[in-house]
Amino acid sequence: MLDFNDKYSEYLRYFEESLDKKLSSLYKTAPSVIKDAMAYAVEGGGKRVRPVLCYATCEMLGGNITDVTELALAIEFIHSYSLVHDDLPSMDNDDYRRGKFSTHKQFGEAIGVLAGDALLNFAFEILLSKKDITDGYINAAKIVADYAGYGGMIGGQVLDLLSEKSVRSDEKTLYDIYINKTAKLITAPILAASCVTGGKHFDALKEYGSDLGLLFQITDDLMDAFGTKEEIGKTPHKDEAENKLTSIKVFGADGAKEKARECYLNAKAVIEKIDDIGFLTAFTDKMFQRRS
Ligand code: GRG
Repeated sequence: MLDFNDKYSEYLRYFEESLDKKLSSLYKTAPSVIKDAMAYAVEGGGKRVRPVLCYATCEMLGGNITDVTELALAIEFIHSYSLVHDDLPSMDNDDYRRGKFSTHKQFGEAIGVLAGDALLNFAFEILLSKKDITDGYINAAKIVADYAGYGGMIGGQVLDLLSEKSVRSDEKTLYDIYINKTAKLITAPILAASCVTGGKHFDALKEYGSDLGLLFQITDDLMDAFGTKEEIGKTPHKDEAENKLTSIKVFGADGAKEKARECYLNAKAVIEKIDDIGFLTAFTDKMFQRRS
């Protein structure tokens, strides 16, 4: 297998090419401002973690990345819309994202709301644009809709908002928020790739996605608490300022690092049992190492 960084760059190149093609297919007649805001939100600065997980899982299971082009794009569009809406004044109220102004700050609040809506609609247009749709692909698309929706990411965001006004700061509430708000959209591309390659290792990959998603969110908490604006590309220390229920609040900084380690070890144990060709194991290592 190629070196991890080379392989990641190869996946990024493929993603950016398919993204450019999709963005250039936006209707010429649509208002420029909405197309500019959509492109601004989805282009540049993102790590593309979810598409990379989709491609890597697909290849690990014997598929070709072209089998999941639309799934990977749609998930990144959904992820981008969620960031645009999360940054709005009525939600997390952040002026910065990916090292630049957040979309509503750049284009105004109304266009920010509409750009998020348009990205979500476009995600499903992309999903439905695939030729030769199989039953496996339909199952994959259902998982994307479900995991991003009220029973997944949106539900988790609601729990997160409610937690700001609550005195509860228990592990179970935290887990419900993290699994739904973050881990489901990390798990969706992995399970989508399993579905299109015949449902291989579905249950094990679901477990892997949950652990990886929890690890991802806990390291994000640590970076918010200990990182700088330059390092994280957005305003740091907001969780504490807004009384967010985070892993640091529940377990303390050392406890959160310990939880990150537990999730990391669980994720690694699962992925090593599957016939991983090395990339996802290395990906899991990198995810763990990014904590401050
Ligand atoms: C508004 C419906 C709605 C949902 C919002 C995504 C989200 C739910 C909230 C954003 C805040 C947050 C802490 C989300 C957890 C997931 C997370 C760490 C997102 C950032 O994802 P990265 O690091 O971002 O993959 P890039 O910029 O690399 O794409």
